[in-house]
Amino acid sequence: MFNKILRRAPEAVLGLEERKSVICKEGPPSHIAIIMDGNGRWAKKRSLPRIAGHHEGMKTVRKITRLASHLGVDVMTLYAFSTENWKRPKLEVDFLMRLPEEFLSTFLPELIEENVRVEMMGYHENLPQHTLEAIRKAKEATKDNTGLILNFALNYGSRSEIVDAVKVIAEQAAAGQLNPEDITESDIADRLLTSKLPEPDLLIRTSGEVRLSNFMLWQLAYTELWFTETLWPDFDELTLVEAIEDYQKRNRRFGGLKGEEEV
Ligand code: V07
Repeated sequence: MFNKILRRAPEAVLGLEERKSVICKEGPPSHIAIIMDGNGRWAKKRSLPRIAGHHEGMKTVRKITRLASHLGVDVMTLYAFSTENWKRPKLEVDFLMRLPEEFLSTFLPELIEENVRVEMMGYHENLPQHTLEAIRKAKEATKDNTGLILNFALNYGSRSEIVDAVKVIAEQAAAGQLNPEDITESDIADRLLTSKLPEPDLLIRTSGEVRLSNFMLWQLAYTELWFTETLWPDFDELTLVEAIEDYQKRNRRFGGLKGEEEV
């Protein structure tokens, strides 16, 4: 009887540090993607301006990056700004566009120390020069790092990404370099912004919304989806550990069947 309880919920009797070691032993997801939602709502609950929520959310990025790095995650992709976000009030957009610089000027030394490599995925057009310059410097300063790849989706939209890949393929077909009959999934995957990354194993969306919102539509085909009511600024180490434990539980059940399950 006690045995059964222990087998069912080993995490219930372990402390956070022990749960982290169990995750490491079992093998953490290689690629975690996160839709960091609920920053505005977090601020509203406290009668603060939305930008205060974005700023608090930035601190969560730091905490979660450090944990992902320690757990041995290979890639973490964070949805920081979508192509739709330009519709927000100009002052809010201006503030958001300052966050990459603020984040990097505060945390770049720590990222270097942690062997983290900074990457960006998204359209450069429309992004202010100061934002791009801060990111370019961080990419340069971390380009030889071999630990976690911290991939910021910034001015990113998945349908545009797919349209662009299709355009390249169509041009190559028109030029006679590619036979339409022979186009494969890899031809498309190789022309997406994620061509050098593994597909996400786990997608997390915070704040109770249960949608993909034009995020990595192609790449998420076989990804485990995990949703929480927790708002992004309240997301902490324990929440990430819970998400990964759930992922590992599902994987134990369906291990090896990815891409061949009976839908
Ligand atoms: C942003 C904080 C996190 C919650 C979501 C919205 C607000 C970190 C970055 C960032 C981006 C690129 C980079 C380094 C850091 C960021 C935006 C918004 C636009 F190279 N947080 N964060 N960028 N938020």
